[in-house]
Amino acid sequence: MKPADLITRRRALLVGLGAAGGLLVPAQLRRLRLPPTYGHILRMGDNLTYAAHRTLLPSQRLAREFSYKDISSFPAIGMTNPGAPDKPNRSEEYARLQKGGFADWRLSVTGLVSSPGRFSLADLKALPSRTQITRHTCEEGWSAIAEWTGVQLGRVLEAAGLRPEARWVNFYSFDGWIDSIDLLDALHPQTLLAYGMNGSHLSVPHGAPVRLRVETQMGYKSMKFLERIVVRDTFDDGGKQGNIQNGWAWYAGI
Ligand SMILES: Nc1nc2c(c(=O)[nH]1)N[C@H]1C(S)=C(S)[C@@H](COP(=O)(O)O)O[C@H]1N2
Ligand SMILES: [Mo]
Repeated sequence: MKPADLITRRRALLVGLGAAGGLLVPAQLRRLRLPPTYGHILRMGDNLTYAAHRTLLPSQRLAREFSYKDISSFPAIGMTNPGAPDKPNRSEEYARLQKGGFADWRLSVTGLVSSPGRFSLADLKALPSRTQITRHTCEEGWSAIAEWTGVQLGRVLEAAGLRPEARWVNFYSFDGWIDSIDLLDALHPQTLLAYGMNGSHLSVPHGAPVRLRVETQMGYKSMKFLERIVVRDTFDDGGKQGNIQNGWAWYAGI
């Protein structure tokens, strides 16, 4: 290892610890388990990447952070408004919440937590916040840099009382996306429930009121328009509606 790598890793560790601010890292994270299988031979590559990342990389390696001058224009891609009248599976609920400025929006956190609950935007903002300037990489071949502000997902899971059996965190959005990450990514210090972008509130095209930021993976893992979170001890692909069965690789580490 070159001295530069050592410095970067040491710095990353310090920054990571500082950012994590005493988050609990459950014992099961110290053991590598087999990644989920997808029942599809073409998906074996994902398993290999997952196993390689989880074995070879320090578990809480930080994604690179940038400075203000690096912030770039940032297109809104995929679903840009789940409540829009022209959308085939329009969410009436999302349209109603948007009309009320998301004052009635609640993020439910259920499953393997000791105090399942519903977090309002104000509840999330009352928890310590983190701001980071990171690069988003889309599978379509573009990337863009933005500043994100939100609460670390780990803090929310901690507030909900993450149980020791927890292994996976499933996310559900108002446009019907279902996806999941493992606990290592869920408790990563840069994994945020983001409510702010480039110094203002998160706009509807970018996923209002709250989107996920998973900086260790490709952009599509950063789910917009979050509706609920379920913590599980088994891997759940979300069935026909889930992102895996809709063609997205589950693990897209970068
Ligand atoms: N709920 C939801 N989340 C989503 C998407 C989507 O269509 N719906 N698109 C994904 C993809 S492919 C990308 S590149 C980013 C786009 O985020 P942006 O619109 O802020 O650029 O959101 C990701 N998260
Ligand atoms: Mo994307």
